[in-house]
Amino acid sequence: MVRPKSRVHFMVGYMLCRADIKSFVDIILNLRAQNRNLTAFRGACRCPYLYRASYSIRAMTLNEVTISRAILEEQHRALIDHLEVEAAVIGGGPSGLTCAALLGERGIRCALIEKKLSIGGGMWGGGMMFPRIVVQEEAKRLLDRFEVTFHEFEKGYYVAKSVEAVAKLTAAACDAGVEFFNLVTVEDVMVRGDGRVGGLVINWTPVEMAGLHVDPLTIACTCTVDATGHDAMIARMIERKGGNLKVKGESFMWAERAESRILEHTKEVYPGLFVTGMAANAVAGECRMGPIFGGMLLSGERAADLVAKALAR
Ligand code: 48F
Repeated sequence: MVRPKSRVHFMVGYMLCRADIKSFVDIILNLRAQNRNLTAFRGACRCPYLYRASYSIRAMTLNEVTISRAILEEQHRALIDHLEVEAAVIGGGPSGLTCAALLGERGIRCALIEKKLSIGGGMWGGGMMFPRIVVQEEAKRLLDRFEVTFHEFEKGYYVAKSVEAVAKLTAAACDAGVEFFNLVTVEDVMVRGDGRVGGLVINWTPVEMAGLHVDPLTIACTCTVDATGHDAMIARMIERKGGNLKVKGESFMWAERAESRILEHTKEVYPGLFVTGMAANAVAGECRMGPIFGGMLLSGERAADLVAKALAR
Protein backbone atom coordinates (compact mmCIF):
# COMPACT_ATOMS: atom_id res chain seq x y z
CA MET A 1 0.00 0.00 0.00
CA VAL A 2 1.19 3.50 -0.82
CA ARG A 3 2.44 5.45 2.16
CA PRO A 4 0.71 8.73 3.00
CA LYS A 5 2.46 11.51 1.17
CA SER A 6 1.82 14.11 3.76
CA ARG A 7 0.17 14.76 7.03
CA VAL A 8 -2.79 16.31 5.25
CA HIS A 9 -3.36 13.14 3.25
CA PHE A 10 -3.19 11.07 6.40
CA MET A 11 -5.77 13.25 8.13
CA VAL A 12 -8.11 13.07 5.15
CA GLY A 13 -7.81 9.27 5.22
CA TYR A 14 -8.45 9.17 8.94
CA MET A 15 -11.56 11.34 8.64
CA LEU A 16 -12.86 9.26 5.78
CA CYS A 17 -12.46 6.06 7.77
CA ARG A 18 -14.92 7.52 10.23
CA ALA A 19 -17.37 8.95 7.75
CA ASP A 20 -20.51 7.08 6.75
CA ILE A 21 -20.47 5.43 3.34
CA LYS A 22 -22.66 8.06 1.65
CA SER A 23 -20.48 10.96 2.58
CA PHE A 24 -17.48 8.79 1.69
CA VAL A 25 -18.83 8.35 -1.86
CA ASP A 26 -19.66 12.06 -2.05
CA ILE A 27 -16.15 12.96 -1.05
CA ILE A 28 -14.67 10.62 -3.64
CA LEU A 29 -16.86 11.97 -6.41
CA ASN A 30 -15.88 15.44 -5.32
CA LEU A 31 -12.23 14.58 -5.41
CA ARG A 32 -12.66 13.05 -8.86
CA ALA A 33 -14.47 16.13 -10.09
CA GLN A 34 -11.59 18.24 -8.90
CA ASN A 35 -9.17 15.89 -10.61
CA ARG A 36 -7.26 15.17 -7.40
CA ASN A 37 -4.85 12.30 -7.06
CA LEU A 38 -6.81 9.38 -5.63
CA THR A 39 -3.72 7.27 -5.24
CA ALA A 40 -2.48 9.50 -2.48
CA PHE A 41 -5.90 9.38 -0.91
CA ARG A 42 -6.04 5.59 -0.99
CA GLY A 43 -2.64 5.40 0.60
CA ALA A 44 -3.79 7.83 3.23
CA CYS A 45 -6.93 5.99 4.25
CA ARG A 46 -5.02 2.73 5.00
CA CYS A 47 -8.24 0.80 5.02
CA PRO A 48 -8.47 -2.21 2.64
CA TYR A 49 -12.25 -1.94 2.30
CA LEU A 50 -12.20 1.76 1.48
CA TYR A 51 -9.22 1.21 -0.77
CA ARG A 52 -11.11 -1.37 -2.83
CA ALA A 53 -14.28 0.74 -2.84
CA SER A 54 -12.49 3.80 -4.16
CA TYR A 55 -10.81 1.66 -6.80
CA SER A 56 -14.08 0.13 -8.01
CA ILE A 57 -15.59 3.56 -8.45
CA ARG A 58 -12.79 4.40 -10.87
CA ALA A 59 -13.20 1.19 -12.92
CA MET A 60 -14.78 1.34 -16.38
CA THR A 61 -17.31 -1.04 -17.79
CA LEU A 62 -15.93 -2.59 -20.97
CA ASN A 63 -17.00 -5.62 -22.93
CA GLU A 64 -14.38 -7.29 -25.11
CA VAL A 65 -16.98 -8.85 -27.37
CA THR A 66 -18.54 -5.44 -28.05
CA ILE A 67 -15.10 -4.16 -29.05
CA SER A 68 -14.67 -7.09 -31.43
CA ARG A 69 -18.15 -6.64 -32.87
CA ALA A 70 -17.54 -2.92 -33.45
CA ILE A 71 -14.40 -3.63 -35.44
CA LEU A 72 -15.85 -6.49 -37.46
CA GLU A 73 -19.17 -4.85 -38.28
CA GLU A 74 -17.66 -1.48 -39.22
CA GLN A 75 -14.90 -2.83 -41.44
CA HIS A 76 -17.16 -5.44 -42.98
CA ARG A 77 -19.56 -2.67 -43.94
CA ALA A 78 -16.72 -0.53 -45.30
CA LEU A 79 -15.53 -3.37 -47.51
CA ILE A 80 -19.01 -4.16 -48.81
CA ASP A 81 -19.67 -0.45 -49.44
CA HIS A 82 -16.49 -0.29 -51.52
CA LEU A 83 -16.94 -3.42 -53.61
CA GLU A 84 -17.87 -1.01 -56.42
CA VAL A 85 -16.00 2.28 -56.56
CA GLU A 86 -15.42 5.00 -59.09
CA ALA A 87 -11.68 5.09 -58.42
CA ALA A 88 -9.26 2.66 -56.84
CA VAL A 89 -5.77 3.88 -56.01
CA ILE A 90 -3.26 1.11 -55.47
CA GLY A 91 -0.35 2.10 -53.27
CA GLY A 92 -0.28 4.52 -50.36
CA GLY A 93 3.00 6.29 -51.15
CA PRO A 94 3.17 10.05 -51.78
CA SER A 95 1.71 9.93 -55.29
CA GLY A 96 -1.13 7.59 -54.33
CA LEU A 97 -2.01 9.56 -51.21
CA THR A 98 -2.04 12.86 -53.10
CA CYS A 99 -4.16 11.38 -55.88
CA ALA A 100 -6.63 9.78 -53.47
CA ALA A 101 -6.96 12.91 -51.33
CA LEU A 102 -7.70 15.08 -54.37
CA LEU A 103 -10.17 12.57 -55.81
CA GLY A 104 -11.93 12.41 -52.46
CA GLU A 105 -12.05 16.20 -52.28
CA ARG A 106 -13.91 16.18 -55.58
CA GLY A 107 -16.51 13.86 -54.10
CA ILE A 108 -15.33 10.84 -56.08
CA ARG A 109 -15.87 7.52 -54.36
CA CYS A 110 -12.34 6.29 -53.83
CA ALA A 111 -10.65 3.34 -52.15
CA LEU A 112 -6.92 3.24 -51.44
CA ILE A 113 -5.44 -0.24 -51.28
CA GLU A 114 -2.06 -0.68 -49.61
CA LYS A 115 -0.36 -4.00 -49.19
CA LYS A 116 1.72 -3.00 -46.17
CA LEU A 117 0.61 -2.38 -42.62
CA SER A 118 1.52 1.28 -42.81
CA ILE A 119 0.54 3.94 -45.30
CA GLY A 120 3.30 6.20 -46.66
CA GLY A 121 5.33 4.03 -49.04
CA GLY A 122 8.85 5.30 -49.53
CA MET A 123 8.28 8.69 -47.97
CA TRP A 124 8.80 7.70 -44.31
CA GLY A 125 12.46 7.03 -44.82
CA GLY A 126 13.29 10.41 -46.41
CA GLY A 127 16.79 10.03 -47.84
CA MET A 128 18.78 7.05 -46.56
CA MET A 129 16.75 6.98 -43.33
CA PHE A 130 17.21 10.70 -42.65
CA PRO A 131 13.50 11.53 -42.33
CA ARG A 132 13.50 14.74 -44.36
CA ILE A 133 12.21 15.28 -47.87
CA VAL A 134 13.04 17.98 -50.40
CA VAL A 135 10.43 19.61 -52.59
CA GLN A 136 11.15 22.05 -55.40
CA GLU A 137 9.52 25.39 -56.17
CA GLU A 138 6.95 23.95 -58.60
CA ALA A 139 5.38 21.72 -55.93
CA LYS A 140 5.64 24.08 -52.94
CA ARG A 141 1.97 25.00 -53.35
CA LEU A 142 1.03 21.37 -52.64
CA LEU A 143 2.91 21.45 -49.33
CA ASP A 144 0.88 24.56 -48.55
CA ARG A 145 -2.33 22.90 -49.66
CA PHE A 146 -1.81 19.92 -47.37
CA GLU A 147 -0.47 22.16 -44.59
CA VAL A 148 2.91 20.46 -44.43
CA THR A 149 5.43 22.65 -42.58
CA PHE A 150 8.61 23.41 -44.53
CA HIS A 151 11.42 25.90 -44.82
CA GLU A 152 13.59 27.10 -47.66
CA PHE A 153 17.00 25.46 -47.46
CA GLU A 154 18.40 27.26 -50.50
CA LYS A 155 16.58 29.16 -53.16
CA GLY A 156 14.04 26.79 -54.69
CA TYR A 157 14.77 23.85 -52.35
CA TYR A 158 12.23 23.34 -49.58
CA VAL A 159 12.73 20.83 -46.77
CA ALA A 160 9.97 19.13 -44.81
CA LYS A 161 9.77 16.32 -42.29
CA SER A 162 8.84 13.07 -44.00
CA VAL A 163 6.77 11.84 -41.06
CA GLU A 164 4.72 15.04 -41.04
CA ALA A 165 4.28 14.87 -44.82
CA VAL A 166 2.93 11.29 -44.64
CA ALA A 167 0.68 12.16 -41.71
CA LYS A 168 -0.79 15.27 -43.33
CA LEU A 169 -1.37 13.62 -46.73
CA THR A 170 -3.00 10.65 -45.01
CA ALA A 171 -5.16 12.90 -42.86
CA ALA A 172 -6.22 14.89 -45.94
CA ALA A 173 -7.28 11.67 -47.69
CA CYS A 174 -9.20 10.53 -44.59
CA ASP A 175 -10.91 13.92 -44.31
CA ALA A 176 -11.86 13.71 -47.98
CA GLY A 177 -13.69 10.43 -47.36
CA VAL A 178 -11.18 8.04 -48.92
CA GLU A 179 -11.50 4.52 -47.50
CA PHE A 180 -8.21 2.80 -46.70
CA PHE A 181 -7.65 -0.92 -47.06
CA ASN A 182 -4.22 -1.66 -45.70
CA LEU A 183 -2.68 -5.12 -45.48
CA VAL A 184 -4.50 -5.90 -48.73
CA THR A 185 -2.54 -6.82 -51.86
CA VAL A 186 -3.80 -6.40 -55.39
CA GLU A 187 -2.72 -9.64 -57.01
CA ASP A 188 -4.43 -9.34 -60.38
CA VAL A 189 -6.76 -7.17 -62.44
CA MET A 190 -10.09 -7.88 -64.07
CA VAL A 191 -10.31 -7.22 -67.82
CA ARG A 192 -13.53 -8.30 -69.52
CA GLY A 193 -15.00 -8.07 -73.01
CA ASP A 194 -14.69 -4.28 -73.23
CA GLY A 195 -10.90 -4.54 -72.86
CA ARG A 196 -10.84 -2.13 -69.89
CA VAL A 197 -9.38 -2.66 -66.45
CA GLY A 198 -12.69 -2.92 -64.67
CA GLY A 199 -11.75 -4.40 -61.33
CA LEU A 200 -9.09 -5.62 -58.95
CA VAL A 201 -8.37 -9.03 -57.53
CA ILE A 202 -7.48 -8.63 -53.87
CA ASN A 203 -6.28 -10.79 -51.04
CA TRP A 204 -4.87 -10.33 -47.55
CA THR A 205 -1.15 -9.61 -47.67
CA PRO A 206 -0.40 -12.27 -45.01
CA VAL A 207 -2.00 -14.87 -47.30
CA GLU A 208 0.43 -13.90 -50.03
CA MET A 209 3.37 -13.79 -47.59
CA ALA A 210 2.59 -17.22 -46.21
CA GLY A 211 2.14 -18.66 -49.69
CA LEU A 212 -1.28 -20.00 -48.75
CA HIS A 213 -3.62 -21.25 -51.43
CA VAL A 214 -6.60 -19.01 -50.64
CA ASP A 215 -8.74 -17.69 -53.46
CA PRO A 216 -9.10 -13.90 -53.61
CA LEU A 217 -12.08 -11.54 -53.80
CA THR A 218 -12.78 -8.89 -56.43
CA ILE A 219 -13.78 -5.26 -56.37
CA ALA A 220 -15.07 -3.33 -59.37
CA CYS A 221 -13.74 0.12 -60.25
CA THR A 222 -14.34 2.46 -63.14
CA CYS A 223 -10.81 3.90 -62.98
CA THR A 224 -7.70 2.31 -61.50
CA VAL A 225 -4.57 4.23 -60.52
CA ASP A 226 -1.29 2.34 -60.36
CA ALA A 227 0.64 4.13 -57.60
CA THR A 228 2.72 1.10 -56.68
CA GLY A 229 6.07 2.86 -57.08
CA HIS A 230 9.26 1.65 -58.70
CA ASP A 231 7.89 -1.81 -59.59
CA ALA A 232 4.73 -0.55 -61.36
CA MET A 233 3.03 -3.73 -60.19
CA ILE A 234 -0.36 -3.24 -61.80
CA ALA A 235 1.02 -2.25 -65.19
CA ARG A 236 3.30 -5.27 -65.06
CA MET A 237 0.34 -7.57 -64.36
CA ILE A 238 -1.29 -6.40 -67.56
CA GLU A 239 1.93 -6.83 -69.50
CA ARG A 240 2.44 -10.32 -68.05
CA LYS A 241 -1.06 -11.40 -69.00
CA GLY A 242 -0.55 -10.33 -72.61
CA GLY A 243 -2.19 -6.91 -72.51
CA ASN A 244 -0.90 -4.35 -74.97
CA LEU A 245 1.29 -2.51 -72.48
CA LYS A 246 5.09 -2.37 -72.28
CA VAL A 247 6.72 -1.60 -68.95
CA LYS A 248 10.20 -0.38 -69.81
CA GLY A 249 11.44 -0.21 -66.23
CA GLU A 250 13.03 2.78 -64.53
CA SER A 251 16.33 4.15 -65.66
CA PHE A 252 19.33 5.67 -63.85
CA MET A 253 19.20 8.31 -61.15
CA TRP A 254 18.86 11.76 -62.72
CA ALA A 255 16.69 13.91 -60.53
CA GLU A 256 16.29 16.93 -62.79
CA ARG A 257 15.26 14.90 -65.80
CA ALA A 258 13.04 12.49 -63.82
CA GLU A 259 11.18 15.32 -62.06
CA SER A 260 10.81 17.35 -65.25
CA ARG A 261 9.26 14.52 -67.22
CA ILE A 262 7.10 12.73 -64.71
CA LEU A 263 4.00 14.73 -65.59
CA GLU A 264 4.08 13.71 -69.24
CA HIS A 265 4.37 10.05 -68.13
CA THR A 266 1.40 10.37 -65.77
CA LYS A 267 -1.43 9.20 -67.99
CA GLU A 268 -3.87 6.47 -68.92
CA VAL A 269 -1.56 3.72 -70.16
CA TYR A 270 -4.22 1.09 -70.75
CA PRO A 271 -7.99 1.51 -70.91
CA GLY A 272 -9.10 2.27 -67.36
CA LEU A 273 -5.56 2.21 -65.92
CA PHE A 274 -3.69 5.39 -64.99
CA VAL A 275 -0.12 5.51 -63.71
CA THR A 276 1.29 7.98 -61.20
CA GLY A 277 4.49 8.55 -59.25
CA MET A 278 7.42 6.24 -59.83
CA ALA A 279 5.11 3.77 -61.54
CA ALA A 280 4.62 6.37 -64.27
CA ASN A 281 8.38 6.77 -64.75
CA ALA A 282 8.92 3.00 -64.60
CA VAL A 283 6.38 2.33 -67.35
CA ALA A 284 8.01 5.00 -69.51
CA GLY A 285 11.59 3.82 -68.91
CA GLU A 286 12.29 7.19 -67.31
CA CYS A 287 14.96 8.07 -64.74
CA ARG A 288 14.53 7.91 -60.97
CA MET A 289 14.98 10.92 -58.75
CA GLY A 290 15.76 9.89 -55.17
CA PRO A 291 14.45 11.81 -52.17
CA ILE A 292 13.04 14.84 -53.95
CA PHE A 293 9.28 14.46 -53.72
CA GLY A 294 7.75 17.35 -55.66
CA GLY A 295 7.28 15.17 -58.72
CA MET A 296 5.36 12.59 -56.67
CA LEU A 297 2.92 15.20 -55.39
CA LEU A 298 2.49 16.85 -58.79
CA SER A 299 2.04 13.48 -60.48
CA GLY A 300 -0.61 12.47 -57.94
CA GLU A 301 -2.40 15.74 -58.64
CA ARG A 302 -2.23 15.16 -62.40
CA ALA A 303 -3.56 11.61 -62.03
CA ALA A 304 -6.49 12.89 -59.99
CA ASP A 305 -7.27 15.45 -62.72
CA LEU A 306 -7.18 12.76 -65.42
CA VAL A 307 -9.36 10.35 -63.45
CA ALA A 308 -11.87 13.10 -62.65
CA LYS A 309 -11.99 13.98 -66.35
CA ALA A 310 -12.52 10.34 -67.32
CA LEU A 311 -15.37 10.15 -64.82
CA ALA A 312 -16.73 13.45 -66.15
CA ARG A 313 -16.47 15.01 -62.66
O1 48F B 1 7.03 3.39 -53.46
P1 48F B 1 5.98 4.38 -53.12
O2 48F B 1 6.31 5.41 -52.13
O3 48F B 1 5.51 5.02 -54.52
P2 48F B 1 5.42 6.51 -55.09
O4 48F B 1 4.21 7.19 -54.63
O5 48F B 1 6.66 7.28 -54.43
C1 48F B 1 7.99 6.95 -54.67
C2 48F B 1 8.80 7.53 -53.56
O6 48F B 1 8.44 6.97 -52.33
C3 48F B 1 10.32 7.40 -53.72
C4 48F B 1 10.83 8.22 -54.80
C5 48F B 1 10.53 9.69 -54.65
O7 48F B 1 11.21 10.48 -55.36
O8 48F B 1 11.47 7.77 -55.69
O9 48F B 1 10.66 6.05 -53.86
O10 48F B 1 5.65 6.41 -56.54
O11 48F B 1 4.67 3.64 -52.64
C6 48F B 1 4.14 2.55 -53.37
C7 48F B 1 3.23 1.78 -52.44
O12 48F B 1 2.52 0.80 -53.19
C8 48F B 1 2.37 -0.36 -52.38
C9 48F B 1 3.69 -0.42 -51.61
O13 48F B 1 3.58 -1.20 -50.44
C10 48F B 1 3.97 1.05 -51.34
O14 48F B 1 3.48 1.46 -50.08
N1 48F B 1 2.14 -1.51 -53.24
C11 48F B 1 3.02 -2.05 -54.13
N2 48F B 1 2.47 -3.09 -54.76
C12 48F B 1 1.20 -3.23 -54.27
C13 48F B 1 0.99 -2.22 -53.30
C14 48F B 1 0.12 -4.15 -54.52
N3 48F B 1 0.24 -5.14 -55.41
N4 48F B 1 -1.03 -3.99 -53.82
C15 48F B 1 -1.15 -2.99 -52.92
N5 48F B 1 -0.16 -2.10 -52.65
